[in-house]
Amino acid sequence: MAETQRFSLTEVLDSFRTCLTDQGDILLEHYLNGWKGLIKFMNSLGSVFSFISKDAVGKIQIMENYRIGESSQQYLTLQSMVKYEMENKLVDLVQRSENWDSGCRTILRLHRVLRWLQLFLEKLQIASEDSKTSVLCTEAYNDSLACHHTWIVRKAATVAFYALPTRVAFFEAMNMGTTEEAVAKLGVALPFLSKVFDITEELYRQHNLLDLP
Ligand code: 1PX
Repeated sequence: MAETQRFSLTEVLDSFRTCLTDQGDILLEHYLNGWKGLIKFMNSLGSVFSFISKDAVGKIQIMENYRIGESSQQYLTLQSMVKYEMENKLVDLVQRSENWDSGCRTILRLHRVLRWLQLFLEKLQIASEDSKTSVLCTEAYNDSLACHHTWIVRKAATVAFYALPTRVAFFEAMNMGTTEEAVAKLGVALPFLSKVFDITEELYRQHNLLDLP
């Protein structure tokens, strides 16, 4: 009984499939559910990650406030959000000012983390049994997110990564079945993560939003 109720990353990763509509829109509700699940999983790995969790939860909260606010209909999809915020000049494009917490810049921060997640899961999938998760995680971080972070954040993140368990224990924590099953499930989930990443990247590129302050 306890086994079936244990937190599993399978459903979390599935949110990045269900957030995609047939038209290629990204449903923010499911997208944010995916992040909430990832944060929950990260919290289960230890308090050393709480400074990351705090920042992530703050960003999710910003988005949830928009989703229940007076313009909630504009925040159903990523595409409608970008259109609405751009048309109504609700995005700080050059420097952080009164629109410092726009949906566009908040999602951009998460979008950059999605690239890290993609790289990390790809590495985890093909790594050998005795691989160090901390090394895989640090490599993925250096190849994606690190360039967007300040020196102090990079240092703190790299130190926290040392606390990650071995690949075997990590798969155990993910609770996606045996290592072989987990690898297979990652193979199914990763194309959806990539698709969500690519759609967001292209949308942001079209609107010149990839460097929002
Ligand atoms: C199967 C693996 C699953 C593990 C998933 C764990 C992902 C949890 C979600 C993390 C979300 C982090 C959001 C960080 C956003 C960010 O880049 N914020 C920075 C910039 O924000 P600002 O508003 O100032 O422009 C901010 O400076 C960040 C501060 C905290 C440190 C962020 C480090 C991010 C490392 C992401 C990798 C998480 C590693 C977890 C290991 C399992």
